[in-house]
Order: sequence, then C-alpha cells, then structure tokens
Amino acid sequence: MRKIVSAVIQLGPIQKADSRSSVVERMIALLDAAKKEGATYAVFPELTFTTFFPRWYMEDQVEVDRWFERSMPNAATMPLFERAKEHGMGMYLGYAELTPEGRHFNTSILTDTSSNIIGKYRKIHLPGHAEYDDKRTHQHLEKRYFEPGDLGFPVWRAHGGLMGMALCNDRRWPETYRVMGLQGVEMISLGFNTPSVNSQRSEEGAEDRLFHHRLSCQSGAYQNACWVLASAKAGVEDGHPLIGGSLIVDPNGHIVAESKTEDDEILVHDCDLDQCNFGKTTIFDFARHRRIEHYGLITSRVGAEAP
Ligand code: CDT
Repeated sequence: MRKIVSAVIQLGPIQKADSRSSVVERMIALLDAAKKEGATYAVFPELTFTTFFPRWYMEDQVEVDRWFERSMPNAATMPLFERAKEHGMGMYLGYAELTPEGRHFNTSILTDTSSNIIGKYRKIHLPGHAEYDDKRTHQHLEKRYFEPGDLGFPVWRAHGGLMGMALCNDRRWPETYRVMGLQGVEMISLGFNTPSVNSQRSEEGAEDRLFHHRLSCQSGAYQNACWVLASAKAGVEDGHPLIGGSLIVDPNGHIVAESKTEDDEILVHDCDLDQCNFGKTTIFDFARHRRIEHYGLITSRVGAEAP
C-alpha cells in the first residue's frame, strides 16, 4: 500500500475587501486542523488568496494587477508555507500569477514536505469571455485577465506517487485527464470557483452545476484509474454564489468524501495509490487497448465540423 493521507481544504467565501493576510490566517487554521487528522498533503482551491475577481469587469490594468502575485511565496503568503513545512505537509494551491515579463496566468503549484515548490501548472482551458457581456447575469472574464497556460499537463514524481494538477474548467475536458493518464498519473489535484448559476441560462442552478462537476471528476478518475481531489471556493462572495461540492474521488470513480457546507471545511481521506493499479492494468491498460490510429481529429481539429 502507498498511502497519502490527503486533506481537501474547501474555503468559504472571500470578499473583495478581505486581505491576503486574513485569508492566509484562515488557511493556516485549516492546515493545523488537517494535520491533527493526520494529513500529510493538502489541496486548496483555485485563486485561493482572493475573491474570484474575474467576475468583475476592469479596464485599468493597475487595478487588475492588484489581484495578482508577483512571487510565490511572498510576504503575505510566507506564513502558510512556513506552517506547512513545520507540519511536514505538501500542498497544492492556486493563485493569479504575474511573471517578471508581465504575463498573467491562472496558476497552481505543488510543494514538497519542506514547502519547496516542485511543480507548476498554468490553467489551459480558460472559460468565459474577454469583453463586457451585457447579456449575461454576471461576468466571467478569465479570457480577459489570463493567457492560456503554456506548460502543458505535466506529471511529477512526488509524495510517493505520480501527481498531476488542473484548475476548475479543466476538469470538464477529458483531454486534461488523459494527457496526465498517459504519464501514469495516480493523483490529480484541482481547485475550482464555480458560480452556482449559469450566467447564460438562469434555470441551470446549483443542483445541475454540482451534477456536472461530480460527473466530470468521477469520469476523469474512473477512465484514468487515478484519484481526483477537488477543492472548492464556495459560498456567497459580495452577493455572487459559488457551489461547494469539494470531493475526493477514488480510482474507481466513487466519491469517498464530499463537503456538506459552503464554508471553510476539511475532507480527509487515506488515499492508497496502489488502488490505481487494477484499472491501469485491466480495462484502462492504455498500451493494450488504445487505438491512436483513430484519434487524429483530437489534436488536428479544435471545433466540431459536420461531415
Ligand atoms: N473558474 C472556472 O473555471 N469556472 C468555470 C465556470 C464556467 S462558466 C463560465 C467552471 O468550469 O466551473
């Protein structure tokens, strides 16, 4: 058995006015609680340190850049990294990254048990739109504020297994999981901020959104025989509701833990990476069963074209 006692740490709402330091304080308290439950690895949400700012339309780049981190860790976030190191815990967390060259990414990192950053992922499937859209009930401006990630979907040897990362909308795309599956991934961590109502179809509410979220994470886990650890930023941020539904999904596609609130909450599960072996050597033994001679359209065509 190769067990990672894993904590998915859901964060309740973060308001526009909340400081990075106040969020980091909350995160440290949750990390301490997860440690008490025996966790050695913690998964935090997408854009962990701030409100989900892409819902706000901004034209002034100085105002936009206030939501971004120019280095990681930095003065505000360092206490979290120090506490994780004290506890000997690895972490996955998401943040808005502003590079020294002035590039903007929706990013996540993976740390080892000494709080060294050993992996970086930049969100590839950016949802939403780039310009103000008055037909939507709320804005989702990720395409305005971020460039698509340029690092692919790498997999790292860490924490005794093969670890991968994704961010929010990536979880809806089978390609995300399969590219990591083809590198043998055993555990995928992902953070999300999912509005509770579809901005273009108001009858699609939280129940449907939770259904699609579970469906995506469960099928990704099953079809690639890996663990999926999904951490929400949840609850009402300045009047805008986000779903909860943080999950731990096993390599058979079963949900083994799910959050019950839309607030700060911890899920802890003993994830045995050896549970991936059965699926990877039988029905999803890619080397024996995949038929790549028929998959060309997946990388040669972006949009659907009828014959
Ligand atoms: N953060 C993020 O990627 N949210 C998307 C919302 C899609 S609707 C524009 C999600 O997939 O949950």
